[in-house]
Amino acid sequence: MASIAYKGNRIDIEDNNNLDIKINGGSIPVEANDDATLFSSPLVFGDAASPPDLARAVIDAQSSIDAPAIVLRGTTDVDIEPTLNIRRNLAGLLDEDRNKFRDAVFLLKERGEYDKYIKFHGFTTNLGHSGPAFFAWHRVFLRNFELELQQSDPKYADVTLPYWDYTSANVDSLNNSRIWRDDFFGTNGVVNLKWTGEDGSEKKWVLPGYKAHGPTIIERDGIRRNTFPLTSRFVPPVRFNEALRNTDYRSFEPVFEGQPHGGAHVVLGVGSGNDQGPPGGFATAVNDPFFMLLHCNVDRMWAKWQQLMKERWLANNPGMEYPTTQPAKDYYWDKSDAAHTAPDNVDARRAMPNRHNLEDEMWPWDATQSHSGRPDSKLVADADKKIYTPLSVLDRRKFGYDYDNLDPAGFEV
Ligand SMILES: [Cu+2]
Repeated sequence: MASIAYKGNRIDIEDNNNLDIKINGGSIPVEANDDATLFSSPLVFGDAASPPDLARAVIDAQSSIDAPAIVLRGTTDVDIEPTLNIRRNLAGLLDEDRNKFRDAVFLLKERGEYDKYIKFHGFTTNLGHSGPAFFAWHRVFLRNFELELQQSDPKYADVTLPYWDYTSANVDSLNNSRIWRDDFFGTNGVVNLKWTGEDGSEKKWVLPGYKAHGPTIIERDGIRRNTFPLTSRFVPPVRFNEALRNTDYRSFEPVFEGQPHGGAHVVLGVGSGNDQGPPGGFATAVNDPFFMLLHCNVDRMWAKWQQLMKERWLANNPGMEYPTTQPAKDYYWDKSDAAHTAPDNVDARRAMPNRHNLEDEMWPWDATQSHSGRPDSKLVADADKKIYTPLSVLDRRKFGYDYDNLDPAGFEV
């Protein structure tokens, strides 16, 4: 039994003697250290640019050389507390983990629970978009979903949300997509997902009909994606680099929400025009389970930006300890800090502070539940009765999870 861990851009393989890995006929150089065999960068394998891709490539290679079972367990360059849920790259998941996530999603869909996420995103519009709380709102949304997956059945208790790094093509050595697959959530175009339900009968994926905030959505079968190529990246890495380079949340947030986030939605297709059209986009976007995977990566990039801000602060304040209050100061709508408070009416984005301030209770988790045209939060968000502000979720680890890796493919700042 061997185990593989990826760490930054290297892979540790433990308990594996006489390792002989060949890729495309050539052996991979293997360096041994005290207690592990270690691959280090640059080990380039096809388009495998990110560490999980690399780990997956090694597993692919292993499986072709009569190797012992390999268990991929990611680690990160920061200490991981055992109680944290660790989110991993979809493209690097073992089949059993990917299938487990898929089956948990199908179970929530079959029970009707998935549809409330479609609806409460459909009522949210500018209470969770086009403003500073964009990241925090989706962070709570995803964590609610993740916890509900875990609670749906004891066998799913360790399921975590995978992230989809859409700056990578995510293909294997034979140029097959690792993510657009018939045994996961389908490929492109119109996708009709079917599975065997708890009662043994065949179930199918249906978009529920409902009155959203604005449009009326008509019930229909399946998921409607664009006919994008299955083996290309959705967004070039430079888009992430451009966004992450901003040292001010006032710049980072709108740049990221616009291009590296919105661009991926547009290529995917659901909720971006070919499916009910804007603002119907909000109302149908979550019908595609890839919404969750796309946004998991968006959440990861917010975490990456926060980490970069910490590194920048430490570089500017040599010898000093990073203040715990700094992440809140970096959130630009902090009313208590004049330097970080944008004047109202500077432009349309800035004149929309409702539910976006650092300590505002975000809808639909807020106590007041009074927002014109939207249902009371209880109607759409009964997964979690807690109240959340952007401040309360700035630290993902205090919110119970972390990522195996924060770097997007091809990342450089
Ligand atoms: Cu959204």
